[in-house]
Amino acid sequence: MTARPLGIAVRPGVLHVPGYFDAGEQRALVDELREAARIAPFFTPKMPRTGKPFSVRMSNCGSLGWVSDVAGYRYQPHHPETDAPWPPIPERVLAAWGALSGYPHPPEACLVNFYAAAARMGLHQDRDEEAFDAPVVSISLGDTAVFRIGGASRSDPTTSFKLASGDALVFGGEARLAFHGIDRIVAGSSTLLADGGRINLTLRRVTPPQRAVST
Ligand code: MD6
Ligand code: FE
Repeated sequence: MTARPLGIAVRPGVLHVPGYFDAGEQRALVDELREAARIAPFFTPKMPRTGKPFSVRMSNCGSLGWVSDVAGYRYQPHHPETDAPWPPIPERVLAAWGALSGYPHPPEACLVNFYAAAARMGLHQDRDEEAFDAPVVSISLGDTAVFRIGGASRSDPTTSFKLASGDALVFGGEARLAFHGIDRIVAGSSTLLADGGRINLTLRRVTPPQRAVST
């Protein structure tokens, strides 16, 4: 096993690990995600209440997937359009969670976001989970993104930094409820995805472990 760099502590609770996945691992992961997307096609989420479409397209892997439509944000075990269960989280993604999260239980949800060149994501908190003691681990693939992060209040000052293909970001502790978003994608900055764009995976523990359903 290769030694992994510890990464950059952007602020307490936020660790940026540039190049967590090397080029070969990134290509293998893209192939795995392409397979997953055959089972769970990308869909266009809508804003609660207004129904305004997101610019990002989404899918999920894992026992629970994050969805958004006029009824609200939620986690559910099936795809909103096909009703099929989500495909499993790829092994190398589970391994990244094991290596980076410091959390003794596996993630339940792996949200897969696809950004075309003009897509972005407004400032938000990840707060639809019941397990805030677990961090969120994110993995970026393809074009570089400008990631913006602030504090626990929307009006707190923000800073931005770039997330490149293969980078991991661990977001927990006192930063778990920090506002964050994607300002823009740097189109053409990576050749990983044949047609360009960016994929971001966010891994989350949704339910407290003691309440997890046993099989
Ligand atoms: C993105 N990421 O990188 C969006 N959330 O496309 C997120 O919203 C995010 O990267 C929580 C923790 C890490 C993240
Ligand atoms: Fe988020």
